[in-house]
Amino acid sequence: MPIPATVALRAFLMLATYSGTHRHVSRAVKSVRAWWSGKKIAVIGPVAGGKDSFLARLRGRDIPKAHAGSPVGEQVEAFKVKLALSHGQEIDMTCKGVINTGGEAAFRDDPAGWRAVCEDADVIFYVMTIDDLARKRFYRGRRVRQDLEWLFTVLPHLRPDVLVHILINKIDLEIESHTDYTALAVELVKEIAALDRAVRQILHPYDARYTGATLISMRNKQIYTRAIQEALRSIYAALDATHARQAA
Ligand SMILES: Nc1nc2c(ncn2[C@@H]2O[C@H](COP(=O)(O)OP(=O)(O)OP(=O)(O)O)[C@@H](O)[C@H]2O)c(=O)[nH]1
Ligand SMILES: [Mg+2]
Repeated sequence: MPIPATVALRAFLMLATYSGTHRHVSRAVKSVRAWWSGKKIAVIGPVAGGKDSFLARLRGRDIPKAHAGSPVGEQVEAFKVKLALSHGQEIDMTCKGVINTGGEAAFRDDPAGWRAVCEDADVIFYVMTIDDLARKRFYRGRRVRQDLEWLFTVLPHLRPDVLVHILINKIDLEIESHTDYTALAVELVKEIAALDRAVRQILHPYDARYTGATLISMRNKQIYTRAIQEALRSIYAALDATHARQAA
């Protein structure tokens, strides 16, 4: 039986705080809003990770209950995203030209597949799962690593300022199957640190494009809402750091 939403949210906030994915960014909310307003996003990641679910959440819809594998090159109709940040401020983002594609490795390698999804994108969201993290699929020869290696090869052909953010989805399942959240958090800190190291190493010399990994649940709306706010802020913070580096 799923645990109550409020318990799940509390557990999540604790996990996110421990694991450092819940970063505090003291940026002026106004400029965060301005930056996000005209951005193109791309959503990629392995099969059944939650790409459709993420696009559904962004559009304010329910997530698909059962997994129906997506084909290659499904055009998503333009949609507006409204996201409440703290202080009652909202992000108004219009997503145009988003293409949805399934997670099969063959779709990744198809020029009309992930490559087309990522074309002209300002931000690429790589959606993996907590299971991918726990099973260390970012190790050599495994799926997440292969995806990141693919990303490394296409990055030179994408927008020169594109940012990459990882969403670690289905954290609700991990919360449900644990009672000792402190122990879980300690484990997650280690795993996310290892993931971060692997991503930076694989993407080098483009590693500054990586804006971090955020724990999320597309299924649990409260967790989704908190997590996506943090993810957007982390992305914005990384952008700011890049500008500061370029100016220096
Ligand atoms: N428990 C849990 N299930 C989720 C979550 N997000 C998505 N799912 C489920 O995972 C399954 C796959 O989700 P999709 O969003 O269709 O996955 P996808 O990445 O689009 O899959 P492909 O298009 O085949 O690559 C669905 O049954 C969803 O209900 C989550 O946060 N928690
Ligand atoms: Mg899909």
